[in-house]
Amino acid sequence: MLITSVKFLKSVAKVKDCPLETFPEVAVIGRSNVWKSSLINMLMWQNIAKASDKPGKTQLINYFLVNEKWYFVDLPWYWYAKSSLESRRNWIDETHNYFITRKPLVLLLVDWSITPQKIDLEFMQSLEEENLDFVIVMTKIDKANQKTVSQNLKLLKQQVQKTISYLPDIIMSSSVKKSWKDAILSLIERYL
Ligand SMILES: Nc1nc2c(ncn2[C@@H]2O[C@H](COP(=O)(O)OP(=O)(O)OP(=O)(O)O)[C@@H](O)[C@H]2O)c(=O)[nH]1
Ligand SMILES: [Mg+2]
Repeated sequence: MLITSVKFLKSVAKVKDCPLETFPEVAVIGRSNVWKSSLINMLMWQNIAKASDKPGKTQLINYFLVNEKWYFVDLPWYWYAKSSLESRRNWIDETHNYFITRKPLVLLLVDWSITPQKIDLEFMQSLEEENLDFVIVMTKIDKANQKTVSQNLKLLKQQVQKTISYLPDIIMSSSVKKSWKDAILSLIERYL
């Protein structure tokens, strides 16, 4: 897919304030600092989503309109040590609400360098329960050594198959390899 235009539309705290459901949408989710915003920037060839070393950078639901045809949505993640119980709870409710209301294609980002995390697997479970299409994207591949990637990929597949009833597409990502960008964009295109 060729990217011909990308526009920032709006940032919202509540699902009720999301733009009209005129276009299909693709949402990026995953633990803080897993490169969600960076993945959007990489695929769009511009620094349009705010990325940072500091976990918790993305605080709102951010909408971008791509090629005047689909929404790309950068989501926050409040499940980290410093967030209060209340903010985690609000985040869970609002994120759940977001998924069931907007029904996006979900790109669930996981870090290749660590073994599958319980929260990632729980997330997959709820996506399956809600019948949402999702794809797993393994990030940080440019920092990887091939052997560990293969081991962790195998482990991830096993864990996913134990958790949900099918194995979704799993793709690799890094800002350095163009072939990976094309693979992710083709996958999105297939869904649209
Ligand atoms: N080496 C390398 N670093 C990257 C890459 N993509 C992102 N980073 C760095 O990783 C850090 C975190 O990236 P973000 O995209 O802000 O992470 P996020 O998942 O959006 O985090 P939150 O918004 O806090 O939930 C930033 O400092 C990025 O510059 C990549 O492909 N390679
Ligand atoms: Mg972010």
